Amino acid sequence: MAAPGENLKINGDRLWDSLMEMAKIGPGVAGGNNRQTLTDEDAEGRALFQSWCEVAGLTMGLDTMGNMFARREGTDPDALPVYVGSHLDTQPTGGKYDGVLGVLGGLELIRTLNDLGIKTKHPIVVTNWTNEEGTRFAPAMLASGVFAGIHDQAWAEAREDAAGKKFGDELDRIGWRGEEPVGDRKMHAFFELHIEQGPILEAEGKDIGVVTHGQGLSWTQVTITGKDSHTGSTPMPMRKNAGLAMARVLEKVEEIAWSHAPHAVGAAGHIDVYPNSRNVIPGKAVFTIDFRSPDKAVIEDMVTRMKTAAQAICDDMGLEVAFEVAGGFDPVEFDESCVTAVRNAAERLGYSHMNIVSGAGHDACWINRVAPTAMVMCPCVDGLSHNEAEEISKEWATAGADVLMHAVVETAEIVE
Ligand code: HGY
Ligand code: MN
Ligand code: MN
Repeated sequence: MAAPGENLKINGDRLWDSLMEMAKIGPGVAGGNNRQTLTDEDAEGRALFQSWCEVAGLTMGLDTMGNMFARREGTDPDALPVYVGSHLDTQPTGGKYDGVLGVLGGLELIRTLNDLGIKTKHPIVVTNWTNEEGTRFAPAMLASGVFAGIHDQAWAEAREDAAGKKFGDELDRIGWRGEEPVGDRKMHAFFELHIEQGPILEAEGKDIGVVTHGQGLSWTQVTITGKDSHTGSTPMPMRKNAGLAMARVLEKVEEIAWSHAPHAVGAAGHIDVYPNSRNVIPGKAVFTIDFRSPDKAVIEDMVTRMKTAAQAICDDMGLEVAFEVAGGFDPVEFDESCVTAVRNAAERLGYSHMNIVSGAGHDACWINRVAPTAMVMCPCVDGLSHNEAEEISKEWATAGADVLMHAVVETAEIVE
């Protein structure tokens, strides 16, 4: 396939302006974003994205999980499209670029092709996947998981948030459920541009991460049950302190993750104690342990050892413990030809680059199950993400979008 010329570049200022415009929707309290999935803010962000797609001459498809597909026609309408995209939903204390860069980077390459009148054989489709973050409705990458046949749609739609609201009801409430069955679309390839969300690229002084693999993830929700009682009048030997048991389990999680250094990680980001009152011993603790590693056997070892330790701690303290799988996926190896297209693009454009394993999960990890898939990464400042202070440079965003465009256009085959 003919490769695009090295002078084919996106408009970095226009991309940056769009990122800043989208960041105004669902602002956080410290300069980032709180545009959680299926909230009114998510709906507003979707509407803005749709309006931009209409201006770019794209036709919008919408499936019954709210996944958005903005299509640019190719010269061969029967050719399978090349898909490109990511997610517009954010963490409650999220940054302006996690996911958004991948959706708007996809839109920017369309805008550039339109400006230059470049045609491709394969159509190109820019995608916004619903609920990548999994923070309001677990698990993460929920709608791309339904699309890839990983999750049953009825199960997904029944997922509840902390207030007991169901995914499917909230999707209807914001009016973003389409008619299209989920997963019928066939892809020639899928590319996702994403910030690294870790420190490696910046530390190594590289503009581009050529993502060869994604590490695997395991989410286990742990429920420890003790007994609510008075923090003042309950003698120490009589206490059934679920909060204390949780603390001991979390110490073990830290120890287990370190035992597989340097590549394994472990922590609990979601922690609830009940009744969470200053003068009541917690009778219940519910928390989600997030273990990750590039090696599936390591993840399995960490989960097994955590459960054994938690059971021993609770037996010793006279408490009950229960475990529930809250999410997870195996380590991912991306498609070699798509990864090569990314690497060749970085070379052609003269951007410094290195192979990298994605530390975070992405929709691409599921789509890789149903289509040849690869990712492009750009650095982020201090490797910080899932924090309102998440920051990238316009140069990094531009380089990432340039590489994305070249990989997509080469795969979609330019028509001279
Ligand atoms: O959890 C993850 O890795 C992704 O940010 N949802
Ligand atoms: Mn993301
Ligand atoms: Mn994220």
